[in-house]
Amino acid sequence: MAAMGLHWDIFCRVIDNFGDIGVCWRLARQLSSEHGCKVRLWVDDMNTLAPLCPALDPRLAAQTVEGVEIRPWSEPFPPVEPADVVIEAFACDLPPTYLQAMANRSPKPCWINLEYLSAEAWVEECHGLASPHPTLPLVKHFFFPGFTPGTGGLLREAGLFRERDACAAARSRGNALEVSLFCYGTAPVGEMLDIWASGDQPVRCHVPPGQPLAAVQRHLGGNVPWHQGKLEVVPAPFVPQPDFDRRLWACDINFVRGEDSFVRAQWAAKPFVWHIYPQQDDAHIAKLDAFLDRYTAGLPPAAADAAKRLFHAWNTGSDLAAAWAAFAAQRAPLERHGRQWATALAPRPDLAEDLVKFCDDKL
Ligand code: TRH
Repeated sequence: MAAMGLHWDIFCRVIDNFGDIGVCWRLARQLSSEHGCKVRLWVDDMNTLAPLCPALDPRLAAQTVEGVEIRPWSEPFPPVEPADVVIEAFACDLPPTYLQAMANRSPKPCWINLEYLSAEAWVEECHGLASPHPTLPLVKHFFFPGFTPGTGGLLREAGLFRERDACAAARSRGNALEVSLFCYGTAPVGEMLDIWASGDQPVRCHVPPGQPLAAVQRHLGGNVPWHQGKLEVVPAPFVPQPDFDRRLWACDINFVRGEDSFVRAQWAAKPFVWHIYPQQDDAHIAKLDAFLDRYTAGLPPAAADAAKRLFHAWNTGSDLAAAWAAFAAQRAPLERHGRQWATALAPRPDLAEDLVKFCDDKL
């Protein structure tokens, strides 16, 4: 059975921030617009989706936006017919009544647990594994996006690079270094601002609301616009995902975080710095290093060291001034590499395409 055109249910629980729903919303739109799937997105926190999707009315029990049916995931869960494909995002635990309805359905849905992105080697062993339900006649498959052919694809819309390159060609450049700053409140933002303020090159830093802007406000205080030495800080509104992409394309260096913006920075093909989502016992540092090992493999040693040093400094808070100086000095090779990296990943199937193919084989 062709998974294209089938009915898909995507379940998303917002743990915190925007990444869980950011990934689900992007995937839902792409499955609908590029693969002709009928997508229903269930989300337990409509208010977190609202900034990503300004057309949303969080009070409605059902609405269709950009071809996707959006439903609040409320309790008790409404009695609905399960879809042909069920995506459980990030092990969010499906509603028990829906799970039972899946078991009663014939044929059984293709059930996917969409996992977090990781560059770690173990992901290849787990990607695609089947896990039979302990009591119900259902099988769940684990789907791990990653960076190698043995893993699932990354979210990337058709025509994205063409649009990016057209924007870049139309961009007018001033002499300031344009930086976008999207990070958690724990990043050494104040120190970074001071380094830019006292540097040689003018820096214009674009900061979205939430944790990044709060960190800037804590450090600089007062009212916008902020000018300090060579630094200008510009508050940037929270915009829908396609506009966020354009912001990254328009900047010279992008500070990103979590999962979805981390991927978008790679597609922007510019030097970038990743504030990784912190995990217990520093598990995120292994994940950070696994990515850095892959990402820097094709770089000359000085540029590879500079990238590793700044990613670590940004995530640990130590060595920031020297790490920034090294990174800034290696901007040209890092910029060339950003483009090569994006171009090298692009021939792989993207996540939506990969999921459609995977489910096609299972149904
Ligand atoms: O917001 P994040 O930190 O999200 C997450 C969650 O914390 C999650 O629990 C965690 O597990 C995961 O990270 C790893 O970062 P992320 O993933 O980059 O998501 C941000 C989303 O917000 C992304 O889809 C881009 C979007 N965005 C916009 O669309 N417009 C904007 O103006 C901005 C600043 C972001």
